[in-house]
Amino acid sequence: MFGLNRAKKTAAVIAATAAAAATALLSAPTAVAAPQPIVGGTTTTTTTYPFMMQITDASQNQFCGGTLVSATKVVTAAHCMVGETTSSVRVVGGRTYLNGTNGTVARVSKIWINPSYTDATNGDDVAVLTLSTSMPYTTASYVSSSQTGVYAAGTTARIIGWGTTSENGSSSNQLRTATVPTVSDTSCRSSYGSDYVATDMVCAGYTSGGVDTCQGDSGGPLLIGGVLAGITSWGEGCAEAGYPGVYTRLTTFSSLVTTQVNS
Ligand code: 4AZ
Repeated sequence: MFGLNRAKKTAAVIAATAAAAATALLSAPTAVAAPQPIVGGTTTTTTTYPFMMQITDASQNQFCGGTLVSATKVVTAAHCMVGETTSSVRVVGGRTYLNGTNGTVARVSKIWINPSYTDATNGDDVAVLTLSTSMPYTTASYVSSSQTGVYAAGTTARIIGWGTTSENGSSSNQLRTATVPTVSDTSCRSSYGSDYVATDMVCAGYTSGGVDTCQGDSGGPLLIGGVLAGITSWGEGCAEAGYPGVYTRLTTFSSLVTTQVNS
């Protein structure tokens, strides 16, 4: 129950986190919000979000999201790429539905995983894919390292993905989106204890839960003011009261990403 969720690693019980989680639960107004149907969002399309990429296996089965930041560069989560090779993954653009066959499929010529990455709960959860062929879609811009003010608590952020619509539920065939407020470092630390690394992460979600990213949304964008500011990374379950989603704080990694985008 107290497993931290990130793609391909389920129910990893970490004692320190469980303790922090129990503490947060005790102080929450209601114990646990019922998991809602991205959880609590609405359907959308890749026409609306043309930079929204599916990261798939070689059979085009989606397992993570990514954001197109140039014609041949996709920002995603490091934890999505662990164990993957340039042969094992594809990037699919312009495909709103998981069961679609439309859009553009690109092979990957390089996978850059932040060399400091070890585990999502330690931070550094960023990767950049180089595509073998260009994507004919509008790209997203991403935050520069100086734009640290974008994460001010309560700022509206947009999450997008094909992930499960409830904790332990099924993925959404159609792309979904929702908005969630950013959460202060102090509050997120109260939820997650030392697993929350404020320099590398930012939390977003409602105190009462109900709206969140979930399994399969990892690697996808957290947009603030329409600009890529975070990467879906991890969280305690999905949409639970007192446990906001945790996103990679992209300002911290912006220069590293730019080096890759320009390489
Ligand atoms: C996942 O497993 C995952 N509620 C992504 C986001 C969150 C939890 C799990 C945040 O990909």
